[in-house]
Amino acid sequence: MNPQRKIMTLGEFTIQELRNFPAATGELSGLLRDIGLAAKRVNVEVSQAGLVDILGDAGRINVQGEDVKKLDIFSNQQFISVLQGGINCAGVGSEENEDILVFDDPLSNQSKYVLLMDPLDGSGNIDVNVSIGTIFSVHRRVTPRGTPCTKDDFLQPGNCVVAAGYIIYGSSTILVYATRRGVNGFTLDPSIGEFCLSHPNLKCPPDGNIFSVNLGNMEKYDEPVKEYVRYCMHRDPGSGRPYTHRYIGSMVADIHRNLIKGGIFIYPGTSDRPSGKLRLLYECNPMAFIVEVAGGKALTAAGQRVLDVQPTAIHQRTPMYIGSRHMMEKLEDFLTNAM
Ligand code: P6P
Repeated sequence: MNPQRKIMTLGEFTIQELRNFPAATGELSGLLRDIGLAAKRVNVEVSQAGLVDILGDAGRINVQGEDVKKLDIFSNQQFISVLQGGINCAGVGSEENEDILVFDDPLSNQSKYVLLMDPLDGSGNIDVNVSIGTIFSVHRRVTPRGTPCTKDDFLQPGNCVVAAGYIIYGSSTILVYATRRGVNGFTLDPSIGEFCLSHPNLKCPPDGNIFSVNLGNMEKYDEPVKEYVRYCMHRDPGSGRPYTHRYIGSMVADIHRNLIKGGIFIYPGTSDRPSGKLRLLYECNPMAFIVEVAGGKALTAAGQRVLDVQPTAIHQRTPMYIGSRHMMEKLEDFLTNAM
């Protein structure tokens, strides 16, 4: 890297955004800095997970009926602690908590934002050292400032998202966040303990040759989905490069790869789980917002944007198809022809 090039930290970047957007009050910048702080604390534990007794199961089941990993709990606690200690968030909806957490104190009640998060997605991969991630989205509250937030503040469609992002704890730790003005990525520099701008103005390549799906569920997919997967597996060489199958089992890692290289990730409904596995509010909406701002598409079915779904429950699930625009348009042909 050119030593003369000034490296911009996450804090400096959000302040630059503030200057470029005079109407901004600085609350979103503060909230993003809080998120960055919590992410750095989680990163310390994730990077040491193999060394300290934080691997493995916590011996309890979460609201999703899934084994809770110790790092899940730690990450959830870290984000809640930082956000509750800040003054930029009125409350949190988390995968790890049945109900919303209301930060009912005078300063937090004045905040105009609430946050939804999956504190540690892909946690089944923790014990095998595969990349995992935190996913978050920020909504402007619909209830009056000065009062405690309510569930209505969280049950907003993704097309109302103000900002969304993820942190991927992998070969390096990268925080990617989007506002309507663009998507930017920041890589953690451990030598200074700061997230530094490394992926300015991220754009999802309009095409790609990577498809990401759990082939183990193949027999449980609807016929149009099976036909699309077979198309990906046996693509006519004459129509361009053959596709490559990649499936990490950690959505943040799969979608981050596709955001950089181009590709498609699908988690369809199945015969036993018609709504699929992924949660709408704190997994699908944030990733859909980021990928759409970057130029990609995200659907729950042909013609149905993820971001347009009106939520009715905090933990509701949805099928999701997400990725490069041209690949998504090809997929939609398969899903539409079936209708
Ligand atoms: P399956 C992780 O548990 C997760 O929620 C996503 O990160 C990931 O893409 C998906 O589930 C993997 O699910 O059923 O393919 O193992």
